[in-house]
Amino acid sequence: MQNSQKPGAKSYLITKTLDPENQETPIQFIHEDFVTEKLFYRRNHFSYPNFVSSFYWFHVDGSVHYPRMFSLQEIQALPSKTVKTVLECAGNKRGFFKPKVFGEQWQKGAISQGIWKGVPLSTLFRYTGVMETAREVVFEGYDFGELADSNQITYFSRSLPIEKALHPDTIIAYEYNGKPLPFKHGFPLRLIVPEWHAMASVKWIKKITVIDHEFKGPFQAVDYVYYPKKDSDEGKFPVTTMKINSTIQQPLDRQILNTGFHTISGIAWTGKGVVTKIEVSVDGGVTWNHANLVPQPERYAWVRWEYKWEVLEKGEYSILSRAVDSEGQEQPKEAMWNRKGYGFNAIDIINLKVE
Ligand SMILES: Nc1nc2c(c(=O)[nH]1)N[C@H]1C(S)=C(S)[C@@H](COP(=O)(O)O)O[C@H]1N2
Ligand SMILES: [Mo]
Repeated sequence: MQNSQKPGAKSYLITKTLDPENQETPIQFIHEDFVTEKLFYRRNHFSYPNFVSSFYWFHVDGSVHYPRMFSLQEIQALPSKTVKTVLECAGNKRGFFKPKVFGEQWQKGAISQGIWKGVPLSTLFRYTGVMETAREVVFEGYDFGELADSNQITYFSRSLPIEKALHPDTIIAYEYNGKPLPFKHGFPLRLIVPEWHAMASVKWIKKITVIDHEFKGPFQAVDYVYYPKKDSDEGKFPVTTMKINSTIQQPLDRQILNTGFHTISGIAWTGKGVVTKIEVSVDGGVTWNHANLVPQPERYAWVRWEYKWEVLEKGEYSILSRAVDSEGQEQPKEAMWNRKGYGFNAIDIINLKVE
């Protein structure tokens, strides 16, 4: 199995680190709903795992009536479900927080989307049963390493509340855009959790454990937690659903344009509900105009939008985009600052010069 990029292989990503591999999507080049593997962002906490995929199987145990193993072949033989969804890293846009925070300085490209095919987790639980005492489901990946602040070996693992785990659109995926999952994105099996930030979508599933208490692993109880205060943990709460957000893809920040007609285009997405409105300002937020949505918004997916702008006067311009969703959430002027830099969703802004 190939588990690292060949030297010299063409990459179109923006590199942050190579081992663990963290690279972002050049989001300005994404003009379709299905991001190809070459352009899909990569976010890893550890080196890529090593295992023999031909003997692949995983355990489901814990608070279930009939603990058992599933092989990849068994999973693929069960009734399948496809989900078109965004995966957005909780740290997407972290680099824009002011004051700055520590952690990967993601710009706007820790987000991608495509079609995932797999089996609802709830289907597996029909085989194992779930005890009444069940509270959460823990997913452990094959990747592991030492955490920065201890020398203990830890596997990447995360939990979901039982209700979210049993949601019919929470799936164990084995295909992406009609092909087997790429290794770097979790082959042979990864969890896909629509609406939630992508840390929940555990790759390279090794085991699934139903528990009757709260999971306190480091990627659950220490990381992926909003800490609103710089110097204390007061007011902390877990990162779960994505927030209403939008990104201007074209033109580029600091681009120089001629007078005349230009198309301002981008994407907008949310966790709960659907995006209902995107507005664009070409005068630094004084006046706002409706952007066209292409195509119509769907649950779980991003919507592309555009605004035709005619500019006659030379000068400098601030262009803003602001999205609203069906839950009444609207992008704020300023993102909620938090110590680990999650969930940046302030109104997007670029600056242009017209000559
Ligand atoms: N096993 C495992 N699953 C994981 C991670 C990881 O490091 N190991 N990273 C998570 C995070 S934080 C994100 S944003 C997404 C990234 O998925 P991708 O690399 O397929 O884009 O995977 C999630 N699932
Ligand atoms: Mo992430």
